[in-house]
Amino acid sequence: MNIKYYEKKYETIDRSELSQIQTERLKKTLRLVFSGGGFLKKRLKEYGIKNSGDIEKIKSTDELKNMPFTYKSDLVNNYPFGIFSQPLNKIIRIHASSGTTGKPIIAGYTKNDIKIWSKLMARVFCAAGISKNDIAQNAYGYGLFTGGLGFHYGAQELGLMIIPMSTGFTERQLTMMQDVGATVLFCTPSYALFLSEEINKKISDKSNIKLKKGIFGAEPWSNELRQKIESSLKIDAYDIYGLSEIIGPGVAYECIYKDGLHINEDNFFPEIINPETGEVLKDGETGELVLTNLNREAMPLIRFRTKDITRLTREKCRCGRTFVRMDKIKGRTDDMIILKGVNVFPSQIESVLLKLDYLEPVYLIELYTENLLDKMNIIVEPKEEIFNGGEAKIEAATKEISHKIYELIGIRTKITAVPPKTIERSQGKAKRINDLRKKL
Ligand code: DLL
Repeated sequence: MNIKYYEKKYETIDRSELSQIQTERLKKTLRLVFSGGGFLKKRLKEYGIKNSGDIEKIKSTDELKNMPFTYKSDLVNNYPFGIFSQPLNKIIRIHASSGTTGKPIIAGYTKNDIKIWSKLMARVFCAAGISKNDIAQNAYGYGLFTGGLGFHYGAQELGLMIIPMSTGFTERQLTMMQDVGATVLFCTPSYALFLSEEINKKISDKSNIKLKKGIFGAEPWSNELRQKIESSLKIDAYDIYGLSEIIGPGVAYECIYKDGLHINEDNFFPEIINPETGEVLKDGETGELVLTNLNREAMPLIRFRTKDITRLTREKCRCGRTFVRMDKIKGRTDDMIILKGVNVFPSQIESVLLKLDYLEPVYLIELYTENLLDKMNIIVEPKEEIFNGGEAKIEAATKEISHKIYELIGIRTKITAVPPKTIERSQGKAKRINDLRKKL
């Protein structure tokens, strides 16, 4: 296997050397937070780091586990710039995200932050075997979202040709993809799926489709969805993880072995915690990912609560990278569905549905209240031959789905079959849950 790295020195670093670098960088980060005087300085002072002398006493990143968390609400409450650790004349770009709560947060970057971020993205591309010879169609949204420009600058850093399509304009995407011969696709997994449907529907002669690989992220997606995308687009699909608060895409990425996502640990310190108690969990245990910036100037965050659920492994990867790996994200704590005391994530339901060949790989979960109880209705789209094949076929299908979901969560749920192409296709992050429950 031909394994490529962008910054081999870091990506394959000896773990004891890595821990030294992490400790030094943590101290550097805390000094920045202190000299910047933003909101986090106040928080750390309350915790007991009073001055630079206290920072110098820090012996290792172990000490992080006693430090206070930073929450998304801290960013919201200090909107727009109260969380920055640098004066505004050092900030050369901002991004923004409204996330699931609808309240905006702003992420700031210095010149150096953008340089570092671009290199982290170049690592992502190399790990997936993408090179200068590739032509990338970037269908992540350009603008305030970190996806478009994050991928763009990474591609520029590595030196490959990038087509800055942004999201949407599907007809144009397909024309450009063929005219230019794009070999790589960047977008959300749900948009990749939609593009594949359109290609298969509208393009009979596929000789000008040259796609080989795709890097997909920004939303949870199951391995079953990966298989669907890979087989319908005939490509090799990789996962990438990131979030605006911490930097954007490029926090973690898959290598060719696709056995978990390597976290860029020289830049981000990961912990897994019990989301209810805040207690730090051991490697292998599933919980909420907490991230600390180790190498960021404009807006370093200490112990940011991502709300994303995963687990870590430090077992050696066959690619030679020594960075810790995290499992594909299972879901967000705020997307977890609790039915009769059972916890379930949309991604688990997705895994069940996408194994059924007679369904289109799209779905929507509706939550509603009946007789004061929370209930779930899973809306599915049977393929044409099933949907138009008569009542009996539809009934047999919904019965089987209901049974499979019962096997997963031990609860009977309503399954609604809708005509082909009814469920809205997403161009960005897909909406998987429609919450119709009456709020008390
Ligand atoms: O989604 C950054 C990004 C852009 C990542 C392009 C990958 C590709 P936000 O809009 O701030 O940033 O959303 C961050 O999206 O906390 C996760 O809940 C979710 N997320 C991001 N990547 C993945 C992934 C970008 N690979 C939030 N798997 C995060 C599952 C993901 N969830």
